[in-house]
Amino acid sequence: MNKAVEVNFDGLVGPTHNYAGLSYGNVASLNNAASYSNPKEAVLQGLAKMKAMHDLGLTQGVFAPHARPDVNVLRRLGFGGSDSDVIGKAYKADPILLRACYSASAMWTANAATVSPSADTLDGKVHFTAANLNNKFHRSLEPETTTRLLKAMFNDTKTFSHHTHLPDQGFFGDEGAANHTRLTDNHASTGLEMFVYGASAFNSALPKPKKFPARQTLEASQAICRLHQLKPTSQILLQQNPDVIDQGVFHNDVIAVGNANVLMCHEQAFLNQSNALQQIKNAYLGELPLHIIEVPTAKVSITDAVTSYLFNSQLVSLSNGKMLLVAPQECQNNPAVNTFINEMLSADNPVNQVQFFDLKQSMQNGGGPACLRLRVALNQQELAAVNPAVILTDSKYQQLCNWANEHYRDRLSSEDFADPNLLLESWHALDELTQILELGSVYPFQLELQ
Ligand code: SUG
Repeated sequence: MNKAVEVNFDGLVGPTHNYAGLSYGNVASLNNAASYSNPKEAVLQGLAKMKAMHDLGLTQGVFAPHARPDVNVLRRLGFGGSDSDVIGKAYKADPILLRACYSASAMWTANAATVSPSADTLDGKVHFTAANLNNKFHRSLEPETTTRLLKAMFNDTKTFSHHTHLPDQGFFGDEGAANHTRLTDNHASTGLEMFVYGASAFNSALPKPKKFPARQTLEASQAICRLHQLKPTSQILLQQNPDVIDQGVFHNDVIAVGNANVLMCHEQAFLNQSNALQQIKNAYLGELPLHIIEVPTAKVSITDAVTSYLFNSQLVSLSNGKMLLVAPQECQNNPAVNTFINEMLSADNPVNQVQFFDLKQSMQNGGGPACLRLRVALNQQELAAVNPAVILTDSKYQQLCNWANEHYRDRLSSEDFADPNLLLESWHALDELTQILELGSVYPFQLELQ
């Protein structure tokens, strides 16, 4: 069999990382709205996680940030003049709007796209659809650049198929791989792609959350299955429990994580959970036993799940056959969650190691280890067709740390967004990055201030 690996493409945190309280329904984003941010620390924390995965022998990819501020959208919203004028006027008129246009939210690449590996698709290609992220204004600015970046990374049209993001409308709300998990004995085999939606746009008989938005619709997930030409046996669509969306579980990857033949989920993750888990067991295509680790509320409450981000850990298969939980430090600091992790590691299932990471800068905006990465399972020929400059090596890691140390600020607070130098610094940094990652012209900016 053609060997395949899962490559995690982690979002490199952009130079304008900040806390603007933009994501209603995301508890951390709302709670940290008034804090100042440290973009340099944020990018280095992300790079440390990437380096640790590389050191474990995994193939690790790097996903570039987006150019911010999005001056084009500010112009479209009526702010004119030079780039500097646009920023000055937007800052005066609507500082939160300006902050939204400065958001570095593209760092959470689990939301960048949905990816279907070739083993699951009828045409044998790897399919990508950038998420439209239309539920939040600041995130709706992402799909076009995401698509350009994906094409620059996966640029062989015989191997990779790229689709336009779904219509920019709530009916087709799509948040990408944050609501998508693939279960399989090994990455080369045909897998079961699990799509978890928050609500249906058209079928009012299905329940909906009452307080916070359901960002992913059934109709969006169905469209992705069609676009990706998924084998009928490779798809299962399940509804997330709307009650937990109302408690801050704004994506399925805040309450469930899957890898290979393991699904770890909270007992309140899905609507009609016992039925949902039975459907998954029936549909599983592998020959190995499927391990469903269902975490009871009595051990980990929904509040603990949301504050510790236990389920936003990554589960990764190591070459020695072991499975590692890549967890945020907040899990170690939460006694109930830490106790549960220790129990899980000694129980009869493939997960037998844990490594904790300090990702506080991202966590304070509701982004844990799994939010920061887009998984792409690739066989050897497909891996050889990936732009090699986006794969982490020891020297690329060093180069990226030097680049970040040179260009990033270590403090951004609300008044800094009025400073047009922040725009210039960020765009210069990204211009240099396009050379480090050999991306070509993926950004829509012109470097001179007009
Ligand atoms: O979309 N936070 C992101 C966090 C995304 C987490 N991703 C996954 N669960 N896969 C969001 O809510 C906050 C930005 C701010 O408030 O400044 C933000 O966009």
